[in-house]
Amino acid sequence: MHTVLSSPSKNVTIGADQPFCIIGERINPTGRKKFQEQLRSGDLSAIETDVAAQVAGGAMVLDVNMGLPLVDEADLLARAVRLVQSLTDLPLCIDSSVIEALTAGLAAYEGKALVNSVTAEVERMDIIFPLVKKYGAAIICLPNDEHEIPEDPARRLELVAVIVAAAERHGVPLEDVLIDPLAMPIGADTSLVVKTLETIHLIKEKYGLNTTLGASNVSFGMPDRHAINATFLPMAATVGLTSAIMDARTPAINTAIKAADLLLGNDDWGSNWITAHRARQAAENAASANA
Ligand code: THG
Repeated sequence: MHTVLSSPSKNVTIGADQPFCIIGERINPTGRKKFQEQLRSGDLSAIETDVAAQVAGGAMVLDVNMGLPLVDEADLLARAVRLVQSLTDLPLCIDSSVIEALTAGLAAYEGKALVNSVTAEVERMDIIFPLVKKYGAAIICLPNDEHEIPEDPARRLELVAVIVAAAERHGVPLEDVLIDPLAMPIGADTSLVVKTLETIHLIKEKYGLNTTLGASNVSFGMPDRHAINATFLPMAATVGLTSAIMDARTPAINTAIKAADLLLGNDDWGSNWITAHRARQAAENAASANA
């Protein structure tokens, strides 16, 4: 099962036999007061720094979320998509819960985007799947509906069945459907992350679909978040997670997932691992020569 995303000049393939796909989470105003104020006044310039830092960190896809109250999210998201595409050739993940904003983002995007996201509610899927089809995009689907965010992995899997049925009904190929098994903060309840891991395993066994999740959610509210994120991602990759919306700027987290690629057999001859090591060494040598 391969999900191929694209920009005008680049393809990125997500799959169980591929290096883990790092989707940079940073272009998102949630919890960033200054960025929120800038966006409200129409100033998108901070996005330039966010793109550069995530590209340098090794992001393979960039999530773009412009969700904040009291703005024209559709207009803002379309502008952000155009700006990010002028700065990088990485494919984008268009992140909104507002259907008009997803539509505007897709219309502005050049290439095959990843839509983020739709819930397992039939009424919403009946609007969003045709949109995904029209624009030839891929989509992240969440196994929760209007009634519940289920904790039980078996119940989440039942909602995955509802999603798969809707995708088939609308003629969206299953390789373009990613499931988000729902990642919850470990600080809220220490049994929740194990349930996410079980859900990933069940989805892989039953459907073989690609998966993604908001990895930083797991450490939300805890001290030493980077260490938790750097441990969680290899655990999730081991049970079958194929991508994550994650902090692409922190070397300890990226190194952990690259080591997982190597150890899980998704880095042939260890060439990615060795190339990254040599690049770091060269950067260190250049820095000390300039000191
Ligand atoms: N699933 C899917 N999409 C998602 C999520 C998910 N999109 C949004 C979110 N969850 C994933 N993105 C983020 C982005 C940032 C953070 C967490 C998840 C984060 N940010 C710091 C904070 O709030 O503490 C920013 C702080 C700062 O820089 O000031 O943790 O689950 N499909």
